[in-house]
This record gives sequence, structure tokens and C-alpha cells, in this order.
Amino acid sequence: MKMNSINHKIAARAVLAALAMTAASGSAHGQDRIDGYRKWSWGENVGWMNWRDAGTHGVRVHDGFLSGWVWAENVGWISLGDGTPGASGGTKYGNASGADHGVNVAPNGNLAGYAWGENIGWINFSTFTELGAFGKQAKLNASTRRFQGYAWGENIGWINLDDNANFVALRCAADYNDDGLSDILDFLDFMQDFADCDASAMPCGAYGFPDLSADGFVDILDFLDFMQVFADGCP
Ligand SMILES: [Ca+2]
Ligand SMILES: [Ca+2]
Repeated sequence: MKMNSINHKIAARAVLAALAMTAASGSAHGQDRIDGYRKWSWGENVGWMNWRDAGTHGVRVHDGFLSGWVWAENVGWISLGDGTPGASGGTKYGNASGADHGVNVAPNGNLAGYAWGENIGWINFSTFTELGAFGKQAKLNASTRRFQGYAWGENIGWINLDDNANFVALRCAADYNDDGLSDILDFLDFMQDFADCDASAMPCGAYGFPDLSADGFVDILDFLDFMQVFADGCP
């Protein structure tokens, strides 16, 4: 174990009391991946779209924006953003030019901005003006941890995030090893990555993201975050 990480851990313990409420509330998550079973949207003219399986380039949900690639079986790759938004101090995509395009997530969950399909052009996620009156704007529902509503592709029409059987949901954080179950193996696999990764860059370890708090190192706060999500379980 490196000295600086030991210092990190000592420092973390010192501030633990002050941060315990934050950790317990589960509000310190950095980024979420897409669930292994609930990863599909439907394009009326382009068929199924997989939000998850581009490996390390799969879709990620950050605080305030999305990143990564969707694979559409009939029209290829769609970029939701490169993960480094350039507007508002790096907290959102400006969408004023193609160089800083991407999908933003408002505090109320409404999506906005543009995705780019290599074969299909722009996809507009800012559908509140047209669909807000019906509650069908594209959005991320924080309570159900799934996407809902509709986006609009300039060349492909409506993209449906609203189907009740096939939709895109955030991975349950308690399922650390991503096998669809929340059980003791997740605890053990988290502990292994926790021990292996320390101050390493993410992804690290067998399952990639023991730095739940996304603060750049793996310490007691991540352990507490994981204990909380593990206790919360999966739906
Ligand atoms: Ca599991
Ligand atoms: Ca951390």
C-alpha cells in the first residue's frame, strides 16, 4: 500500500463523521452504467438500440450529462457525448457545435441536447417543448432509475424510451459484479477490487469501478458507499 494512499485513508477517517450523512444518503455516486438486462430502446424506423454493450465505451450517466455509445442494429453507432463537456465549467455539453455535442441531464431529470449517429445524423433529446404537456419528454426518472419518454432523430423519427417491457435502466449498484443478482458474491467481488485498486486510475480491478464516490481514489468512503447500496439491494 502506498504511503499517500495511507494518508488518504487516515484523512478520510478524520472527516468521516462529517461525511457519514452524505455517504449514507447515497448521493456521492460518480457515474452509473446501464443494466445488463434493461438496455434497449426502440427506434420506429431503425429497430433496437443497445445502450450498454460497447464495453468501456458503453453509455455512462454522470452528474448532469451522459457519455458513451449506443449500438443500433440497423444504423450503427450513436454517440451520446464524449464525457468531457465543454460548457458551464465542464458540467454540460454546449451543443453549439459538433465539437461539443452530447446529451445533458437537468436536475429534474429532463434530457436535452444532441446525440450523433454516424449514419443517421443528429438526434434531438430536447423534446420537452413538444411532449412536456403529455409527460413524454425524454428524461431520466431518478426514482425508478430508468429512461422514459421520446427523442427525435432528424432522419429516423421517434426513438422510444417509454416502453414498459423493453427500456433502458441504470445498473443496480448493489449488483457490483453485474451478473443480474445482488448477493454475497457482490460483497466479495467489491472487497477484492477495493483491495486491489487503492489509488489506481479507474477502471481498475476485475469489475472496474470500486471508486464509487468518483473522487480518484479508493478508500473507506467507497466502502461505506458500497455498504449503503448493498443494504439497499436491487429492485
Ligand atoms: Ca451480482
Ligand atoms: Ca472514492
